[in-house]
Amino acid sequence: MSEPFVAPPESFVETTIVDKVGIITLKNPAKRNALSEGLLDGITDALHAFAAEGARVVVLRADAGTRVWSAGHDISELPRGGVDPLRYADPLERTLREIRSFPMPVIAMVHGSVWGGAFDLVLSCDMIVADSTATFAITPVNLGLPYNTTGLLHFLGRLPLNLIKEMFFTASPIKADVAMQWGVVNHLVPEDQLETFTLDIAHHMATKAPLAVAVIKEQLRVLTDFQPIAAQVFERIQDMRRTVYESADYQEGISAFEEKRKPVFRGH
Ligand code: YXS
Repeated sequence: MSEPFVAPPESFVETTIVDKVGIITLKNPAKRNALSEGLLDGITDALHAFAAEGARVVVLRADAGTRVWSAGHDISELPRGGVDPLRYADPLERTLREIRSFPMPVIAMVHGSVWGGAFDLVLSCDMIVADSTATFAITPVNLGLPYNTTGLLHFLGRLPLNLIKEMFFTASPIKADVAMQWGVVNHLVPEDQLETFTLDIAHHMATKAPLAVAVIKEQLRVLTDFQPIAAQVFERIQDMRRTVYESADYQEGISAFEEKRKPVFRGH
């Protein structure tokens, strides 16, 4: 039986570099820029190429006019059968770490809707510039999936606990004006100014001392990522998460998406 065709990573993203600003455009509209391993490797490969070409700032965007910036983790690639769906080695987690430790600012430029793990992706960028079409939703409860502790820390590093709980427990998209009010985005600009506004900031940052920018970014990462947790507490949390991803509800969440129907969760 022939192997299913998997397009090379570079075909899911488009890259350009202008005056030390690298631009990565997500380009898989057929799957609403779902964060597949191929697309995520495309982002990582582009970051490494930009570093080699002397870029100073990176902008991560979707195609102009795209209704969906990214539909989040590629659900068809989420592991089942008792495997942690957001394990350390997951392609999305790898890319989040890559962006958070990348030695230059990465700016998320958002037009359209951002779902699930793509919300974690834009939060892992150094800042977000959005237009009025942007919405943001974090959706593990739609699948019965136990979000990972590192991912929750990404949210805790940015937002008050009550807002995080509302977003995780409702899985409802928040609109651009609310995202601005809650501090999710740095700037909310008119649709026709999004690209100019974002690139102006990027080009301005690119004139600053890159070594100082890189070390300040890394200092801020280690200071915010460092959250001591007792081994026993971590093991208890992992046990709780395993109960969730081994549950019939998680299987139901995935099946319901694949069958294009609403899930029926029974609490086991
Ligand atoms: O039916 P075809 O083959 O054309 O494929 C459809 C969808 O199945 C596919 N697609 C996806 N495939 C894999 N993973 C996804 N996340 C995903 N989203 C979409 O793309 C084709 C077009 O989708 P369709 O017809 O639904 O497009 P639409 O324009 O009507 O609706 C766009 C969306 C984004 C509103 C809709 O596709 C949607 O609700 N997608 C799922 C969004 C979501 O729940 N994402 C969370 C993924 S899980 C995740 O990120 C984390 C692990 S967590 O769960 O913790 O948040």
